[in-house]
Amino acid sequence: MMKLYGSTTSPYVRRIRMLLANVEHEFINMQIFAGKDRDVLLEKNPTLKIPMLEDGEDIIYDSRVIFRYLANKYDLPALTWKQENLLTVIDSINDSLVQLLLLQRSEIESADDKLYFKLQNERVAHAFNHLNEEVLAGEFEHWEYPTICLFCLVDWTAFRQLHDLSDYSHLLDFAADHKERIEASATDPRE
Ligand SMILES: N[C@@H](CCC(=O)N[C@@H](CS)C(=O)NCC(=O)O)C(=O)O
Repeated sequence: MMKLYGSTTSPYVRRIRMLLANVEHEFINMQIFAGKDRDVLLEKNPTLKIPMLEDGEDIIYDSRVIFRYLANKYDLPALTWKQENLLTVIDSINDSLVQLLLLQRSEIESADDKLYFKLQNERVAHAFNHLNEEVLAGEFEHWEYPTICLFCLVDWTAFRQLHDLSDYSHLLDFAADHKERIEASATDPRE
């Protein structure tokens, strides 16, 4: 059986869990920063990041590549270039917020006048604004992979309180519309 390595809080892992909602697989919930779970990562995955998918002999790293692997295996529609770009925008926010969270956990204080923080905060605000407009334009109307990824990002940002989302009403409505889905509640990081 396929094994998905991850954690219950990672937005990158959650998107794959939601994609696999109707596919039999084993979910391995890890504590990746220390101990025996880190040893598993050290042994199997040089990026030391989650998600990671193991399917027989194949070990696939990175949610984007995992999606391509699963799309190929289960004959899911390929993403359009527009969807690839939307995913890049979603991932750019996700990456910046993961870095800001790791800095917080390292007790490095955020300083708006420091270049590193300025760049991340500007990207996050600008890219969220873009996604807010794209929701309004109907780009996330269908429940498909980029929609799942956007839902995971918005819900995780709210859960971790990483960015004030109150300016992005379409994103908030979008997240509220999907919150009750069975795959959303089954993977809620708050549980
Ligand atoms: N591009 C990767 C990003 C994955 C990622 O950043 N995962 C985080 C958890 S949310 C992680 O494993 N971080 C560990 C680290 O940065 O050391 C993907 O799409 O899978």
